[in-house]
Amino acid sequence: MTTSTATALSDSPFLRACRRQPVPHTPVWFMRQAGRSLPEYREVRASIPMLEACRRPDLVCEVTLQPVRRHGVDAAIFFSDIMVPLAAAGVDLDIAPGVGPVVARPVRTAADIDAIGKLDGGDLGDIAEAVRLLCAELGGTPLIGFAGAPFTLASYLIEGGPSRTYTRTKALMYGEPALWHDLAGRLAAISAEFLRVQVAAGASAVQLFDSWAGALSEADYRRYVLPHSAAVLASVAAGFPDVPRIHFGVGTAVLLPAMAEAGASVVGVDWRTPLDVASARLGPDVAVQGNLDPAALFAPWPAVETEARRVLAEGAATPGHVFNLGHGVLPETDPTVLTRLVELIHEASRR
Ligand code: 1CP
Repeated sequence: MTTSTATALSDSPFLRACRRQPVPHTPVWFMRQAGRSLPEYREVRASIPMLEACRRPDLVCEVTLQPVRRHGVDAAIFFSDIMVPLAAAGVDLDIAPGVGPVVARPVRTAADIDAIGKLDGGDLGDIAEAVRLLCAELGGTPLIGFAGAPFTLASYLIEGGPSRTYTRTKALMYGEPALWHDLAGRLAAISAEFLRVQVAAGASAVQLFDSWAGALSEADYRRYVLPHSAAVLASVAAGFPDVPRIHFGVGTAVLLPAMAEAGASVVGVDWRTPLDVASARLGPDVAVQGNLDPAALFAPWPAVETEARRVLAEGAATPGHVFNLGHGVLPETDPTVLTRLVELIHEASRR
């Protein structure tokens, strides 16, 4: 990387906001900005299964860049999936169209847990290659690397796929805590390695997705989950102290302080909690990311604008704000609305 690229990156509005420094405008990116809302994505992916697509550096690079070119967002998110490192560690799984992750043999016993392999960087050469290609193309635009947090990963492994109630996951957690901690510890090591590979290859920030942690009470989160997510974030902090760590989940209003305590520099907030309220709970040392309701993008533009301006105003009352949706872009979203939203956020927040 040239010195001027390194300076441009370090001075980018996204990284400055993560560090709670003054910004020329509020940075914006969208969770799931690469994906089915874009016709150019559907074209590239047409006949290639998701997990295979994630292992092809040229394709990962193209799909990651598509929303950056189209929308002018302030950061790219690496195109991959939270299940990719588990597949690389030998778990037999698929990502089924319209469903999500499907695990061939759900993990429920000590023997199932023992069968989960270790991940070493050597299994992820194509991931590192894709990150290096991307960073060269992105120049001064930061790339966000990511991984799934142990609870969310465990939920897919134990349930065998998406769930609404997490009954088997909680049954293992409450009923066999030693097994639970063994599994969560292994998943933490796998996610830490996935993040290490992405950052070592050039990613400027990381996001730990604990999308489904909101299913837990605060006490259970602290007891069964926080130590393992903290281990993932601590391993990034130890290896790469200057790389911001974003920690995100849905329905986490009561968990926000605990998610910060896990070692986050930025906490992602869904649309249910106003950002100023979230920030008051998180304190002055944490930036926030969010939190326009992804469903609001289906309303007529004046309503989208009103909601976006409200989020900006609430974000302005925090130590640092990265504009995002409260969860991922829904596949049916009109991409022209996303582009218009980026323009609005940049203009309305210009200082
Ligand atoms: O064939 C396809 O196009 C499949 C759809 C798809 C895509 C585009 C899946 C299946 N994953 C992805 C990419 C993906 N997954 C990204 C890409 C980068 C971007 O944001 O632009 C990211 C960050 C993820 C991470 C991910 N996968 C999460 C955490 C984020 C979140 O939305 O909460 C989760 C929970 C998954 C599991 C998953 N993978 C795919 C689906 C449909 C799901 C969710 C299933 C469920 O509801 O449980």
